[in-house]
Order: sequence, then C-alpha cells, then structure tokens
Amino acid sequence: MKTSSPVCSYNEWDPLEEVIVGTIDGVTAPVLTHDMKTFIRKDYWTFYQQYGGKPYPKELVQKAARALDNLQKVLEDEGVVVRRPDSVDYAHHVFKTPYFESAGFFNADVRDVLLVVGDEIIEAPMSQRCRYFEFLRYRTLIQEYFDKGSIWTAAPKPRMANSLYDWDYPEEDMAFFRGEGNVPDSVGPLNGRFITTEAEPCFDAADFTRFGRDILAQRSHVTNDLGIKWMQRHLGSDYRIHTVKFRDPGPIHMDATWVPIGEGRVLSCPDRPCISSDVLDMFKQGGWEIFYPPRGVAEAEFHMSSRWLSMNILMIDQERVVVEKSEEPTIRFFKEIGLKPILVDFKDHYIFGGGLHCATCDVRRRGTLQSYF
Ligand code: ABU
Repeated sequence: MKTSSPVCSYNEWDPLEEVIVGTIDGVTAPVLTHDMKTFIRKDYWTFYQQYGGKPYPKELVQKAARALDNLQKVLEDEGVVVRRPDSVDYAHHVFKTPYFESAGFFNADVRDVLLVVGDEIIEAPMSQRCRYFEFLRYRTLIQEYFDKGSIWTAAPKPRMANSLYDWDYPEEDMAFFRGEGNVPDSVGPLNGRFITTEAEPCFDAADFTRFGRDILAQRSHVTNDLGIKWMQRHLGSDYRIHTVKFRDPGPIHMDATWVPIGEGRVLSCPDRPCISSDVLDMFKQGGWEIFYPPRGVAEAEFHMSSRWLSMNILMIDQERVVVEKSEEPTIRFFKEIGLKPILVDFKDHYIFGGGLHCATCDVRRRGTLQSYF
C-alpha cells in the first residue's frame, strides 16, 4: 500500500481520522417499480405512488439535512475530519440508457455507493435503476483523493436490463419486511429467491463488512453472487471474502444486522441471526464475543429500513460509538459493555433509509491490514 494515500481503512473500528458524511439535497422519491417494492415498506407504497419521480416534501429534506449537519458537527468535535460530497441539481430528471428509463433517488447513503478497502475506493455497481448515477455526487471528492494518491476503481456497472430482475417475485413476500416479526421459511430470500437475478454482477457496498483480511459479504436483494465473486477476484489473495447468510426475509445491507464494534466484538441483530455455520464457527474460533443489542425506539418514520437503524452506528475508535440520541435502550446497552456513546440528533434522517453508518464512509482510519481470525 502507498503510505502517502489519503484513503486507508481496513476495518470498522480503527481510529477514524477522515470520513465522508452524505448530502441529501436533490433527493428524489423513487418510482414504485416492482423491484423497489422490496426496498420500500408496504405501509408507504401510497406515498411513493404519489411522489415517485418527484422531489420529496421540502420540510422532510430540510430536517434530514439538519440531521446530517448535526452529525458533521459531532464528528468534528471528536477530532474527525469531515468531507461532504457535491449537491446535485439533476436528481429529478428522467434519465435514459439503452436498457431503461428512470428518475433518480440520490439519497445521502454514501455507504451504499462507496467501499474503501485499504487505499482503494471502489464505486459499487448498484442494482437499483434509480441509483444508477448516484456515484456522480462523489466524483469531485474521489478525484481529489485519486490526485493525492489513492486507488480508484469503478466496478463494472450492470446494464440493468430486464434480465437483472425477477419480475415474478411475489408481492406478498415483500410484506415481510427486513427482520421484523415471524417469517415463514417459504418467503423469497429465506427460500433462496431474490429480486435480482444473476444476469450480471451487482452489489451495494453496504453488503460488505470489513474485518481486515476477512470481509463478509451478503447475497441480498441488491447484491448478487456474481457481484461477490467480482469482489473476491478483484481484491485477490490479500483478502478472504466470506458469503454470509442471515435469517432475513428482505436482506438489503449488512450494517444493521452484523456490526463490528471493535476487535473481537460484534453486534448481531436479534431479529436476524446469522445462519451460516462456517461464519459462526470462524467468529467462535477467533474468540469473538457476539452481543445482541436492544430494539430501536426512535420516534421516526422508516420508509426504507427497519427500526434496527438503532444499531447502524459509527465507531470513532474502539471506545467511542456514535449513536442516535433518542435510542436510549441502545445507549444504555453500550454503556453496559464499556463503550462511550457520543450522541447525535439524527432521527430525521431515518425516513430516507439510512442511519449513522449508512450516511458515512470511512476515508481513513489509523491502522494496518491484519487478520482477526
Ligand atoms: N441500510 C440499512 C438498512 C438496515 C435495515 O433495514 O435494518
């Protein structure tokens, strides 16, 4: 690795020096297409039937923007350098490729778009048509990091032709949203069925969780096996990618499901336990302690996520954890296990699908590439 690179991060807990905090302006309500019904909770389908392809009500965006500014301030007060991406003014435009037509989404969840592995920034080849151009928001920043010495990779973007989606995916399965309540084994992902097919590689960066040389990857509605294979081949023999499965009827992103909080310590979402015995064995043999945090309680709207955004936290280092300030049971739980919660008023951002981890991307953590298993 070039030591001069401004980008360097191998895990989720080494001391954080620089981070990107997302920007929400330009966010557009996704059109409620068949595939997006796996992403948007059924309770809100009428909202998206009305607003799809249009700007969200201004007040919602302003409140979320304030939440992101709150996060910036809290991180800066803790000594972290915070960078913000570009605002976009083309988000509401309909764009057209040879394979599809869509309006944008352009939310602030940078964690879905960019994956940092060592000194490399990888732009994810996302699967949702409304997020096809989301990487553009980050290009100014990425190019600056590249000019200063980082490696910059754009994974091959899928064509997003109709063949990438399972158009017969049952709508009744979409009602079993991400890990809330009892779910029959016959439901889509539990039964091996996802909204994306294996027509071409795709992934969201948030379906990968970094533990040094070992990286967990989840086959989800937005990440397919080919995308995981692309990542393993791309990173080569320095890294081991482990595909992991959770008991989740609607898997999209791992960062409120299996969340490292330090070397040897990981949070497991009680509603979405890990069901990959090889991965569980790896954690047990490595001496890792598995913690089950309490359910989230924030009074917020969750259009595109579960209440488990409460555990979608950002580690500043192995002692300090950034937590939403109304998540009191989670805050108490962190204190009990010896962490120092750093509180931030962030719940007004939840409506757009992202917690504190989603809305950030580590640029640099002080540390080296290690094996923890
Ligand atoms: N993007 C994080 C989603 C987490 C959840 O729905 O629980």
